[in-house]
Amino acid sequence: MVMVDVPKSHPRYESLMVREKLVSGFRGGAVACEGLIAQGRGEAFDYILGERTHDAALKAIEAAACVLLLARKPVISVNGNAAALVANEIVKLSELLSCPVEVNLFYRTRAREEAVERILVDAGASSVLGACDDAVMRIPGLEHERGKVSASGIFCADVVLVPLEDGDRTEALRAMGKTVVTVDLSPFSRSAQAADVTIVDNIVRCFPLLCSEVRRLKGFDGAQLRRIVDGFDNEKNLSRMFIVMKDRLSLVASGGGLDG
Ligand code: PTJ
Repeated sequence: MVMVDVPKSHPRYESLMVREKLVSGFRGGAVACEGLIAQGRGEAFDYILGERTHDAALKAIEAAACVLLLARKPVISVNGNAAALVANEIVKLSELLSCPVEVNLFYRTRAREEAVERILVDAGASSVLGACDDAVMRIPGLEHERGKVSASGIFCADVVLVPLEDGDRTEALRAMGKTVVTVDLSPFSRSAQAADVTIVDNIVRCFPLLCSEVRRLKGFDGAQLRRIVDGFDNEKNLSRMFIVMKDRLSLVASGGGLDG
């Protein structure tokens, strides 16, 4: 539910609508208070990117789609922000991959588990892992509630898609031998640096693209998918994103305008 009436003519209409989705998710109990702060950090990086999906992000989206299609047991991890912003696309992606979605919260409370689960069910998810006493296993080395995972989900997954993730958990999942795909507007973040495939893009732009890419690559055989994955270098791709940011800042600093 949109809480304020923002005129469509407003130059920042799209961005303000994204904020409204988060605020509404916060009021409904799914988004953590800290999730609003996280969005602000993401927006700052998105400004530098010119609020568009760059070629390096498209490369990462292609690699992510291949990794997910090659997986034996992929799982989509869902936190409050992801549920509030892209629930429909999460459910679509889980259908395309025939894989589970799992509620996995940094600031885990029973009420938030239920609120995130409700959003996913309302978006059409047939089953949702990780909520209401389902998260009985633990990620080794992670203390407190954020280490809890489902026995039939993240715990036994080989590939985990964890958008807007915290660095500690990304590293802990990798230490368990899992392949981690993340979405993060900040290439500086520890999760961006620690993941196997990092998509530096806004989750609201990249999830529809990821769904399309999975649909496109579904017809490829394993060897073709593997070749694409082998040709992808996450470290180099992150460097490309830093260069995009540097070039954008240089252009603006030299008076080249904000639209370049
Ligand atoms: O719902 P919970 O309890 O699991 O909590 C979720 C948050 C996001 C609050 C929690 O995981 C957290 O504190 O994350 P961080 O450490 O603030 O990291 C979030 C990262 O996501 C930051 O690097 C942001 O730049 C990035 N980010 C924020 N909004 C977006 C984003 N990346 C892509 N798209 C966004 N819309």
